[in-house]
Amino acid sequence: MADDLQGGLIGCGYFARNHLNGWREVEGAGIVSLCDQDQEALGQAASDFGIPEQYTDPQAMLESEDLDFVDVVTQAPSHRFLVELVAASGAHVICQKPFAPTLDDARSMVVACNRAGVKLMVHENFRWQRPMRELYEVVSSGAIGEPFFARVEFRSAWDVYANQPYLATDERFIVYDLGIHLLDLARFFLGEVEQLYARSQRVNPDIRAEDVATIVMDVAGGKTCVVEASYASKLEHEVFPQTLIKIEGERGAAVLGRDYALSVTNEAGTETRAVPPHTFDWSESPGQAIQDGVVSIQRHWVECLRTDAEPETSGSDNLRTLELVFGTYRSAEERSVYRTERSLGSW
Ligand code: NAD
Ligand code: 89V
Repeated sequence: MADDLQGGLIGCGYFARNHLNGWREVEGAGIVSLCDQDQEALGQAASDFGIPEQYTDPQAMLESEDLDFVDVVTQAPSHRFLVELVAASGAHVICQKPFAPTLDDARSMVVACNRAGVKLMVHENFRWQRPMRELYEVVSSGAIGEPFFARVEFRSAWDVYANQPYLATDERFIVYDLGIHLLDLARFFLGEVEQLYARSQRVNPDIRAEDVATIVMDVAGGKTCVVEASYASKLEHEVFPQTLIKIEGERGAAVLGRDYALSVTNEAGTETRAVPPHTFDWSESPGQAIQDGVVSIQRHWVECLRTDAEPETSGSDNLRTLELVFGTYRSAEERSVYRTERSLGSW
């Protein structure tokens, strides 16, 4: 299509393959140029995805190409520099999670994009998995009444270090890398958090940081949410990368269980149906749900650019998720209750 949005992508490492496969599924947009400071990663992605325009310098890409948007798929320490560079070029920008290593960096990116008049979306894709959307529909339909409790659980012993070795060596691990998705899901399903209390553990002696976290949260409206994240759980059923969720409401309960079984219980009884992720010819087991979320959030982005709408997980929205991540670390370290800026009246 002649009027397709033209995208550039920075960071051609492990996860970018899902983005690039995902962009091929999205109508109305395409990636026309790639950038990576590592020539080998750049060349591999360019040849695998048939994208001829290649740059090792992001500034050179932004100066040479006429891009509508740029997809930043690097690790968090580089996000602020890259997002602000893209914003200054006038292109809209998508930034992978974790949005930033500090809230100051995150706020700075939001301000820079606002000033430049460009959209900023954090690629927070778990809420875009089909099972999550189906569960959201059930809850919003009123079938279980007003929710008062949720448990968001991700417990696994999957070897995530094989594809993402930095997870074993970074100074923060499960809350920053995975808990961030679960905290975003908690906000998606229940609402904004007032305060939280967290515990974290490092069970695997071969990694640097925490691989287990348990977070209890007070959510606005008197709701309670428990978030559990573990990469140390050797269980009967290895369900990676499924997030299991239970939401209880005044009329009943909705449970997203193993193998994407969604059960809804209310005065009419219990109905269970399968809500598996959408799959594509490039989907790989067991990551289908994550790949499904990637395609859907990228479709959402194109829709937002076309209709001038705010992305669900805009930069400013994601500040609230990121605050919960840092609040969790503080709570676990100090064994104290963390009260959010919202509850203190700061926003
Ligand atoms: P990676 O290290 O494999 O790839 C990052 C690439 O970015 C590397 O090739 C590196 O050379 C390049 N790069 C870094 N700084 C650059 C710069 N200034 N200019 C140009 N290129 C630069 O990392 P990854 O595992 O692909 O993870 C990338 C991001 O994706 C991380 O933030 C990670 O948390 C996130 N991630 C998200 C999901 C998900 O959304 N479900 C899953 C996995 C990873
Ligand atoms: O989805 C992610 O962010 C991945 C993983 C599932 C391994 O935590 O990093």
